[in-house]
Amino acid sequence: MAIERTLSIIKPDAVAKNVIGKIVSRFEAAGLKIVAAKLVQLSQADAEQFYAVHKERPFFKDLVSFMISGPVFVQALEGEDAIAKNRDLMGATDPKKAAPGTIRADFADSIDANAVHGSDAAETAKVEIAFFFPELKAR
Ligand code: IDP
Repeated sequence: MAIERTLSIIKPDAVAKNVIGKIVSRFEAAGLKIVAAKLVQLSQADAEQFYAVHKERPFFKDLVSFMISGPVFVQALEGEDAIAKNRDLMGATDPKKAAPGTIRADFADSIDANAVHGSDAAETAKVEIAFFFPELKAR
């Protein structure tokens, strides 16, 4: 297994619920290290750019509105198999389908307000980390 980096976003619903620490402790318990982190308020342009791959999807407008509805906590996580490990910890996109004990099963309310984002592949992880942390040296 390779040491990888992935981008995690704790979305506005989870930040508003005051569960940043509870979610971060799951990453730490799974052996993922935080190599960069910040609390940010995204602009509409930021959210549109970040989710540009979804711009033709019917939920795009709602997704952008939701992502700018409050601050988000963004982290670059590093560890063995970090991308898949983070996706496992997150659970399925729809919290109703997320396995028990996953972040979305425990903290998400709906498919749109679903608590967390995680990069889905090595290429997207690279682009997403550079989007938020351009100063972070690539590894
Ligand atoms: P992921 O976040 O599990 O990788 P994606 O399919 O990449 O899921 O979708 C990105 C985000 O768009 C989801 O996390 C969710 O917030 C939102 N989303 C996806 N599908 C729907 C939908 O059918 N209705 C509303 N929002 C959706």
